[in-house]
Amino acid sequence: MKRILTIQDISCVGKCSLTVALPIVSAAQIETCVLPTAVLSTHTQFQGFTFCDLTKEIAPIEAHWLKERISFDAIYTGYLGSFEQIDLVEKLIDDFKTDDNLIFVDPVMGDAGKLYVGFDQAFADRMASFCSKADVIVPNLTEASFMLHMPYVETGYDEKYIDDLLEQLLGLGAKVAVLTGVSFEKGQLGVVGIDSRTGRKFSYFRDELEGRYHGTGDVFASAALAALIRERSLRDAFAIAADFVAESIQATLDNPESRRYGVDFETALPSFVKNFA
Ligand code: PXL
Repeated sequence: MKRILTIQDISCVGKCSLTVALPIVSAAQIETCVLPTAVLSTHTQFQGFTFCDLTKEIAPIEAHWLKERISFDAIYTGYLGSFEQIDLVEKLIDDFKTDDNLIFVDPVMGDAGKLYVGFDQAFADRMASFCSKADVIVPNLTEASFMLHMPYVETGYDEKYIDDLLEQLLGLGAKVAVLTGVSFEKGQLGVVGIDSRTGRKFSYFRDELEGRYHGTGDVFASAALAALIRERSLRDAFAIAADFVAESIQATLDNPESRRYGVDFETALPSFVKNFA
């Protein structure tokens, strides 16, 4: 069985980060090790959340794993809360990188043109330099815009604009860049990616579903990472992830709390796992 490590926070309520990565990656029959970077009472879109920073645990946990000669087929990072955490995770990646394992970075920082609470342009710049460690990066348009110092364009852009963003994202040093939440025509939403090793582009679009839901980026990244580790091609892995997110949203449409609480990806897990039967 493949073994991956995911490094992100655990938000106790509000399905995102570790509470979605763990069930989704495990459901694809992959051992899912975790390095929680912080414990929050909820994710940061709620008011008054608690935040227990676990930064000081990272180095001793890593030292123990090195001593035990533990290895990972992938390291998947999501929400990281501080510059210091990025420094430590960068070191961990250097120590656990092999010729074969996959470094998958979701530079979680914002959505809909805005950074999440607690992040600023300097943090986006640090995240951009962190992306040089990655084999695959999966920013949304907001995160890409901040990392590249480009104005956020919500709609009305063309393929050339996205190609240009992808080229600039590769310039950060990742081997594969995938932009999520791309829409060239009203009613269609999808992903466009580029593999610098072949120069090949890939994309996958679906009919857009109503509304914005919290945590879908984490559901998407977890499913894509799982499919890549289960040896699906880039295009197939991202299509599987997009279908899974769409089915999760479908399952949530009549749940009025979901915008904050996250999508009911649990309902969509049975068809997701069929991809790996
Ligand atoms: O879904 C991304 C995410 C992860 N972790 C925390 C968050 C968010 C988005 O708001 O607040 C703590």
